Amino acid sequence: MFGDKQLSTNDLVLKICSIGTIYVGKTSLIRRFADWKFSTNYLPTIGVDYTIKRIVLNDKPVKLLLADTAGQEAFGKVRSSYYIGSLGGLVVFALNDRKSFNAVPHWIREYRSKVNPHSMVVLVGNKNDLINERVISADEAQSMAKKFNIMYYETSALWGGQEIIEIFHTLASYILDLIPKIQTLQYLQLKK
Ligand SMILES: Nc1nc2c(ncn2[C@@H]2O[C@H](COP(=O)(O)OP(=O)(O)OP(=O)(O)O)[C@@H](O)[C@H]2O)c(=O)[nH]1
Ligand SMILES: [Mg+2]
Repeated sequence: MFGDKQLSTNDLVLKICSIGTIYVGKTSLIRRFADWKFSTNYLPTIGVDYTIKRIVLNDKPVKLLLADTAGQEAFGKVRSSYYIGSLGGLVVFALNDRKSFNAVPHWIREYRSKVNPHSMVVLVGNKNDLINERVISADEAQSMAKKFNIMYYETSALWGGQEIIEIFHTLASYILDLIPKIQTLQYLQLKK
């Protein structure tokens, strides 16, 4: 049960995680996507927050279970357990925070160590509205994404924008295609 929104057993639920250092805007991106709202107040995520968002993909209604994890180190030990069962993750850093960018490899590895090897990760450079504070160039971020063979997006949870919708829809479409492949693989392994 998630607030007033309940899951019925036959709903197709795709789990997507937001991951990254504190204060980069993980919660803000999810709030922007799910409710099209933004707040300047900082309320650190405690452990994990779950949001259900219904979308339509290829004329099919699906539910996204958005697991918004806490960047605070205090949650380091439990955080990995929130990744389990997800097949997509957005690793977020802030374009005005070099430490958060330097930590990207750590977050990608931590996530990948806990999920299905076919899970999709995308890299997101958030806060691109803070033009004068920016310390990470698009080129630098693109090279990081290339190193991990993942897609790179720039966003502003403050401004909103099509990219935010695109990120979640891209992850969801990928997961939707992946599920039958994983099921086939599991079936073949069982038959061996
Ligand atoms: N200017 C600007 N501020 C942003 C943006 N995204 C988030 N913020 C602000 O940055 C602060 C942190 O945002 P959160 O979304 O709470 O960050 P978080 O990554 O979820 O942080 P933790 O839950 O502690 O891991 C808040 O004050 C937000 O209003 C953005 O795109 N632009
Ligand atoms: Mg948060």
